[in-house]
Amino acid sequence: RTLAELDAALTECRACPRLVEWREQIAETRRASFADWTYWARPVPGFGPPTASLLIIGLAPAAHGGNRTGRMFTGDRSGDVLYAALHDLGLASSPDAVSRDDGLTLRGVRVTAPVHCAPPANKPTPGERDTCRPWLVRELELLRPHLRAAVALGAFGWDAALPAFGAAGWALPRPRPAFAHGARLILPGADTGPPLELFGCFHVSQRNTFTGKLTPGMLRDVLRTAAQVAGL
Ligand code: DU
Ligand code: SF4
Repeated sequence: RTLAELDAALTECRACPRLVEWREQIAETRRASFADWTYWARPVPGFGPPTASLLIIGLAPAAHGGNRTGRMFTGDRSGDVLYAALHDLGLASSPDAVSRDDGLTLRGVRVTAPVHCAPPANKPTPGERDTCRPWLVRELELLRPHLRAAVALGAFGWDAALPAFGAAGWALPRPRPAFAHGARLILPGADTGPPLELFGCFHVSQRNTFTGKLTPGMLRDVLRTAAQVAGL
């Protein structure tokens, strides 16, 4: 199955009852400023080419961001910060991610999340995280031939991604290293496959960017190094 086919199948998933209800409820109540929008209100697939050598792993779609627009990090403040940094580094065609048909393209980068539906309070349960993991594993398996680096945004992304990399064929160190901003972890490839380097970076959420815990410069530094490792 191709990545496009995986993405299409994902958008039909209804495996998490609480998230199915929530993603649709957000669309009904919506937000006054988005009154004219037809909310996506479905699982949000990863965004970026199937030949990406760098993968960025977030947490889950935002209620009025990805859950509204149908594209990862599109239409929310977190995405404003992320795509601005990618554009600075020449990895995104524009700093502005507005809608699915805004023409934005990524070069060598794909953006995804370990949970594909918007969760209440941006907090998926461990059960929802585990239920969604097979989607990330399949995405990693399809990206594996080209993938050389990944950036986990926040501890949730890091902790959710590690077992997915293990299931998709990379070797995991024991004990499992903890998330830290600036963490770097080389995952040897299974068999003769090439290794992948995983980078930790504080999440681009407003809670981190408004308080200065994550500055644009810090984000750019991690992404620049990861892009170099990925040959971009
Ligand atoms: O029917 P299909 O084309 O295979 O698409 C359904 C897709 O959903 C299948 O690949 C398994 C996947 N899936 C999943 O990854 N996690 C779940 O909890 C439920 C279904
Ligand atoms: Fe399906 Fe993942 Fe959404 Fe759960 S979070 S309903 S597994 S796409």
